[in-house]
Amino acid sequence: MRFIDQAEIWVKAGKGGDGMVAFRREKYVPAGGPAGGNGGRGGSVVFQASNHLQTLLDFKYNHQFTAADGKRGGPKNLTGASGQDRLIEVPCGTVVYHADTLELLGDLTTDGQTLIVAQGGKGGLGNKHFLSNRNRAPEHALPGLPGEEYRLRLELKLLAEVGIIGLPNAGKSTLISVLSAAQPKIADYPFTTLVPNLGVVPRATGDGTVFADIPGLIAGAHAGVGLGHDFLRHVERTRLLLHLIDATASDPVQDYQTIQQELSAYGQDLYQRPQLLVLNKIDAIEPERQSQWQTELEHISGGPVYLISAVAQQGLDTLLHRVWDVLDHLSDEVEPSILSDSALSIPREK
Ligand SMILES: Nc1nc2c(ncn2[C@@H]2O[C@H](COP(=O)(O)OP(=O)(O)OP(=O)(O)O)[C@@H](O)[C@H]2O)c(=O)[nH]1
Ligand SMILES: [Mg+2]
Repeated sequence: MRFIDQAEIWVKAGKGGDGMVAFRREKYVPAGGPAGGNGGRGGSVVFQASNHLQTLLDFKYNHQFTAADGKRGGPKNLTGASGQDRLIEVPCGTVVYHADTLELLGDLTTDGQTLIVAQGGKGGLGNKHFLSNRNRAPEHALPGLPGEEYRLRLELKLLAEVGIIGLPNAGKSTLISVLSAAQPKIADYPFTTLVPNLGVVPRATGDGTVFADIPGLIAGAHAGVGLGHDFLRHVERTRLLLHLIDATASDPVQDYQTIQQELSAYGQDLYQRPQLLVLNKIDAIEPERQSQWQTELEHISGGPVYLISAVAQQGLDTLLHRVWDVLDHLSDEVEPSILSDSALSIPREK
């Protein structure tokens, strides 16, 4: 399934029902007063966050949503029925903007949370509201107000806990393909991955953790070069980064620094996000080279470097063990952005 993380939709709330002009016509009551009821409120369009949805894919096929109009007021002071709200489920993590102004409307983060995205119109007042000493028999009522109508832009930042980042061709897709059931495209040219691939990596405890294979970053990504900018956005909500480095590259240390600079330039505390450094493709280099790069990378990063081969499935158990360990020590209740400041001891293991 192709992962879609942006969508544009059109929503229109219901119009309020019109107020009614009516008079009491009762036996034995001459010249009964005004008795036209108010119109009912128009239905609103409401988003509700749901854990059951993972993508915005539904909105690719269905992008117009309307709520019902309110009913007209009735005689005998009867208020018209309200229009029914239109409830639309969106995945947790959906951020909603007005498409035209890019004004932020809201952020749906927790299961069940709701957000009114288009307010239904108020019902019009019936003629009984216009009764006064000067006008004992008002002949007018107000029409219902139109419902709000907007084009909305939805964005879903991936809620993956672990983001696999690195230069193009580092082997990120290969790694997620051996750790999870995901089957992303893998090829020996850069920018094979154009949208993030999600994979659930099983744990011994029976549950799993969502990893995201993020498209390759290159120098300047933070300023929009390559595919990077869009995809750094996805990384923002991950709790742990696996920074993958290609051991067969001419200068893995330089590669490491390129990515670190991008993270730092992007801001949002990505640079301080807990990160494990992983040297991939060790099957393709001599053991002496492996230890040389390991030493140099450990020196410059100040933390351990995990040696793996995604293709030969070497070193993966040790790496995963460490991943679970770090995740288990990060509090669930703390947002990653807040966490990264206070948990500086975790990012770079001493
Ligand atoms: N020898 C060796 N080759 C590997 C290993 N892991 C990946 N590769 C190869 O490296 C190339 C790139 O792998 P991908 O998994 O597509 O790399 P990527 O980081 O996802 O690349 P982009 O999506 O372009 O950013 C492919 O030819 C893989 O077969 C490994 O552990 N050892
Ligand atoms: Mg890839």
